[in-house]
Amino acid sequence: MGFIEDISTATGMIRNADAVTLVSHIDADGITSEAITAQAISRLGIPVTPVFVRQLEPLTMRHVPNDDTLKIFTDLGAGQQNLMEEAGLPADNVLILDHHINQPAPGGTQYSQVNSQFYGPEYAKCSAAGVAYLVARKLDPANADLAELAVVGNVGDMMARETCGLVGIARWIADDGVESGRVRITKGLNCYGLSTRPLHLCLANSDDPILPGISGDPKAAADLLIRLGIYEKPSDQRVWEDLHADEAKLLASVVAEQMIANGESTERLFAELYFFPHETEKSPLRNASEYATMLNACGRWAKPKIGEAVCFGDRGQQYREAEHMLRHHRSIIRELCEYILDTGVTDAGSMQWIHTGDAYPDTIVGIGAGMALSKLDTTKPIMVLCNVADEPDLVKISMRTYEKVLRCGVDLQAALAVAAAEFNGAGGGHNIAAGAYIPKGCEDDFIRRVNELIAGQFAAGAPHR
Ligand SMILES: [Mn+2]
Repeated sequence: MGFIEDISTATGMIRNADAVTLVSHIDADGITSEAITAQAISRLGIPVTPVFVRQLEPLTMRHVPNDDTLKIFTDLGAGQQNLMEEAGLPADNVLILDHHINQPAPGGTQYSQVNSQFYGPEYAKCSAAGVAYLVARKLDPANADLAELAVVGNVGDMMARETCGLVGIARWIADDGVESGRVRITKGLNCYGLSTRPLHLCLANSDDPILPGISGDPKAAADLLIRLGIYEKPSDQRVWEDLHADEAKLLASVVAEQMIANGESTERLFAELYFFPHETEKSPLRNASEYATMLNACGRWAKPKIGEAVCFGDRGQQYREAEHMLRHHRSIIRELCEYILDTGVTDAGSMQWIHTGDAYPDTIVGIGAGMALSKLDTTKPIMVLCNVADEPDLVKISMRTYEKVLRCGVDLQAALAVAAAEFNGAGGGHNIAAGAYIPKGCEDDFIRRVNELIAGQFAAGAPHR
């Protein structure tokens, strides 16, 4: 069915519901899609019970009650319709709002679904939060005040990463937020921490793109800022958002010149940025990518409801909890990054890998891998293997690489999906960042196989675009 029909089926089901059980994923996209849907439904006077799960699998399906409530699945469900069918959930009691690959229920139960993968390229780069927003917006135009959450979900799910900005329907949603005054869109440096990080650290931490002479060198970054008159002394704490327009312009042009002088492309130096002007200055809620990190921190440390409360507007007790989660999240990731660098990775030829065992929770190894990679050989993808708490028979795989490696033909999602399937595991994600679960015991063979697949991708060369 088409988008219009699917949306009106969804809104019809919601309006007719007496009560809703809302099942969602624990990452930024999952939390924002839940928060958008829950608010839109509550505003209709319909009671909502949230259920957050790390993954929808047979064990977690137990948390989904088989009662009369309308079950809405956000940011998951498209690929787990078999489990819904096994659990005996009737088709008229289930609504899926997702952007993952659709796998119809084997018994033929036709679950209603709005899935951004169904409607062509305009919709393809829209996360579950975007889908949830479109449904909410259709329920009541007043739900346009939730646009910022959809922008956070989209950015958190890396919908803006490849194209240095949101595109298609996700960009339309951001514009909708501009219309209602909740979102401000600007162009600026493609760096992380533009609202909270002292500018020299923000620049020094940039790893996509690498800024020659600046990335990895906070002192050099501070020197540059002093030279440009943006800092008075190395210990200044100004953030990018504090800069006047002419200062931002000067900094951008100087960094661009430095890249060109080093023969680097400036293609990824600038990005479209999404700010929320009504949030407190210098808080992580001021822009979409930092807001998403805060929600991810809550989810990855098993407190998705704290993140949900922040999305609902709590700026008191729960928000302080969220700040605590964020600090904790950052310090553990820093530690993990140092652990990877101290222990050292093994070069397999076309990629590098390390097994962190039980040392760190599987929910953060991917992020740590990405950070460590900036200090390793950036021309080869990194793979981190780790054990999974509560799942002694499984090993989790996380891979990260850089845009420049994608241009050589590498696609981590494709490599992990193929290899994991061969070892009776499951893998997926994005070309630049992907993950998999495999049975314990086949790690060595799995590493060999992924290395072989990536070698093949390098050999085949750049994708045709
Ligand atoms: Mn998602």
